Amino acid sequence: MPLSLFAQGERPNILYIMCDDHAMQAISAYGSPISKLAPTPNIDRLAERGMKFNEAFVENSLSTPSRACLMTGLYSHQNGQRQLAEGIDSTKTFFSELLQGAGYSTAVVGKWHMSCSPKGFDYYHVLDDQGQYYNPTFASTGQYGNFKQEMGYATDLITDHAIEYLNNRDKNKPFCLLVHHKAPHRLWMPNTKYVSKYANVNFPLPETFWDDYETRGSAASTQKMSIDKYMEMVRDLKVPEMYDPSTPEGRDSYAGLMGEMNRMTPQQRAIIDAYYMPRNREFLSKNLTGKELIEWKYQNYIRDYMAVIASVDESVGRLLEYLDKNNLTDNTIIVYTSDQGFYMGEHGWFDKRFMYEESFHTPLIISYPKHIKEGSECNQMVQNIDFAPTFIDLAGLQKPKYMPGTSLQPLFAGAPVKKWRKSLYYHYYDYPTYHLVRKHDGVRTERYKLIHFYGKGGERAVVENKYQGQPGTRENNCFNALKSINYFTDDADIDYWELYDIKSDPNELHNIYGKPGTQKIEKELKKLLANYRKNLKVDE
Ligand code: SGN
Ligand code: CA
Repeated sequence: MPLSLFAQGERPNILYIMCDDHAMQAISAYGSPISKLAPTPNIDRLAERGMKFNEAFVENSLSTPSRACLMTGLYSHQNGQRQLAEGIDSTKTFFSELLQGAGYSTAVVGKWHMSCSPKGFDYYHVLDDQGQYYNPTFASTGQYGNFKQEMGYATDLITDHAIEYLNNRDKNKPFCLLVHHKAPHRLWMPNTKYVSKYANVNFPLPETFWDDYETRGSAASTQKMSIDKYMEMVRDLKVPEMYDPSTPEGRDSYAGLMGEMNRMTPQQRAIIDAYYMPRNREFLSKNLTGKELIEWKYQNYIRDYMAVIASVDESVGRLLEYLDKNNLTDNTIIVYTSDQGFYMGEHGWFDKRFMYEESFHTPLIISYPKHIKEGSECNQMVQNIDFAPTFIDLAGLQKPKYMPGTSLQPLFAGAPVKKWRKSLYYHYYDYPTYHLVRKHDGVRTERYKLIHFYGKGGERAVVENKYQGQPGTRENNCFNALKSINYFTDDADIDYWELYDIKSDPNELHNIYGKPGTQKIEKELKKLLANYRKNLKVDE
């Protein structure tokens, strides 16, 4: 038996579609109550053609760390990109370089979000940093840094450029195309044609919406990602009528909204205003408070988020159609995923970062007619460290020994693979910055999850010192912006554990760490975590 199905010179095309912050709860193939009211027929079609991974995870639930992990096949502490604004160690080899060297035509289109220019690509057409929804700026091959505005909606433009590349590529080579959407990142700004799509839909509240964080340690309460307190009325919910120019927070929120609105053409703006203005008038006339106000925020957050997803789903449909029409479907592996999961009101939150299920998980659907049975599912644990090894395997190359992940190929047959990992390591470092989620690492097995939250009080001062000498850098700008809106609270030393039995408590409401009867599993999981840390040389 050859080691890999792919080692026989099969070398299929690779189409990798990655969204930004696309929660599993927002894909109807995964069957959540929200997605039933806002289905994603094209992404579902991909799942019908291929395999749906129910247990796919990231190693650090944040954009740039996930992208650095994708490109290098390395954990954050190995590739340098631990925090959002920290730069990747660009001396590391990117899998795109290996594929290019092996005769693939390589391309990336959309959100790049790395501190270095795209490496190992024959073609790129990428957004500036986080990118914008309306009439965004892109830099093209060989001109990274030279961003030029294009007219249209980001998701549509990214799809157009992906198709342009497919048309113009060197057809003598297999291709590897990465389509990285900006959508559905905050501030969830829908395209004109979908802005009112869910105006009259009332989405069910998640079971944990009113979580009071009892039994959890302090991090679950000190975060700044609750819909109630931190989802901004002006920027996030698009109610500029509530602009408060008297505070830095108010000014920042208004500037954030206008940053996107002022990019629109008068025609685009008229359609967007025609939806939000009457909605806002009605909302303001009701003077909602308390729970009613929080629920209004939730409904309108989900309406916008799902309207943004409508464009993503349409993009997937266009790409599938292109492959079908050009007889490429049979020899192309299509991967659909996100840079991480997202909270859609679970625990009362938006954003991600925590090792809790909704943000640790990421959607993953793979179709490959030659080797993956239609409508199959995988319940074994996979992680984004596995993408680079999979693509390298597809190209018929040997995985470099230093890469910790594993090619997903053995799972494609659909039967449970005996010699597969039984646990995962996770590490989040991005504190103190946006959303103030405390640092933590941990392990997850098929049944349990152990998390260690840690960090010294005064880390704010450490970060301040670190960036003091670097005026003008992204890190410095980001930190100053947060400081100016009084974002930081005094932080305390923390060092505590949480333990969940995910099988009996999938919502992770009951931290059982230290409870009677858990000593044995605690000991086992602590040993597992210590082994990961030792073997991977984790240094904090
Ligand atoms: C921005 C967002 C945050 C978000 C980070 C990281 N604020 O800073 O809400 O957590 O990106 O997101 S915003 O006001 O600029 O939208 S990530 O997807 O890039 O990791
Ligand atoms: Ca993201």
